[in-house]
Amino acid sequence: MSYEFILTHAELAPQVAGIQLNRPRELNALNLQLMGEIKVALEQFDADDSIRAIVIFGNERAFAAGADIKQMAGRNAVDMLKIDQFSTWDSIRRTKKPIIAAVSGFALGGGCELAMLCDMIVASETAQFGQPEINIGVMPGAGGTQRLTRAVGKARAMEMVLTGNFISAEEAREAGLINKVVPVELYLDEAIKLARKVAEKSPIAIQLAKESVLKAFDSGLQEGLFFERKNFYMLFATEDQKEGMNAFVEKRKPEFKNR
Ligand code: CO8
Repeated sequence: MSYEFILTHAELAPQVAGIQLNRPRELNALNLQLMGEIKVALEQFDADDSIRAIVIFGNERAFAAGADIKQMAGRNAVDMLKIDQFSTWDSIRRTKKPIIAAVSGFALGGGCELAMLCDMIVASETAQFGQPEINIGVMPGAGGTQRLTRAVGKARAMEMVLTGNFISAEEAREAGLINKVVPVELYLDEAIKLARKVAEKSPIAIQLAKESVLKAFDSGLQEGLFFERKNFYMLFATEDQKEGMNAFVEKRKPEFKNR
């Protein structure tokens, strides 16, 4: 499969695949084709047993500066409804393997939402996060009002969404939006390091654990707790659970088999 707006790396590191947004002149603005390409690449990586974690990144200047405003400008509500771009986002949300966003520069609008759709975010000191849609007469449409609010709380989310102000990487880390801030020359390496760490675990346990954490976003506490419990019990049907616990008891490193 060849792509126009992304570059894919089947082996960014052992067992770690990479997707690089590649529209640098437009600050990686997310047009429909680019989002479709991310969806297809993720589906391929998700189906590949040799891959255990995925890193999505842009370049030093921009992770992504939002949805492609030029592509959207002339559209009306009926066009937007018929294009149904969010089915692509829903499909990305269903990726079973963990996805880490490595963010440098702008992560704005749909770019911030794409980073938040990932499971963890590593940022460079130069990263800026924002939901500036209000400045162009709209509002976040790909989860910005929901995921951002759950991550940083009402006060800060309101401020970002209603003023369009950006926050720095350090502020984003303090607010709980992102995992780590590192110097710009290290942000991709750090994201890969985190992905490698996750890749060492049992893939089945990782899949169910990811699903369960995401469930906390999608449901009330009680429903989420039942979902978590079911997945927790299910892991006791795996060889990796036996291996993991036995290795602990025997004071050795586990060898997970994805079974
Ligand atoms: N869409 C299209 N083109 C863009 C975008 C964008 N979001 N952002 C930047 N570009 C283009 C610029 O037009 C410019 O192109 P050209 O040279 O042809 O004029 C090029 O990228 C470089 O940008 P600038 O010259 O503006 O660079 P600056 O360093 O001066 O400014 C900024 C950088 C501050 C990031 C500025 O470009 C900016 O404000 N961009 C728009 C940010 C924004 O409003 N994002 C939100 C968009 S709306 C949105 O995301 C809705 C999400 C819900 C749906 C999600 C579906 C994907």
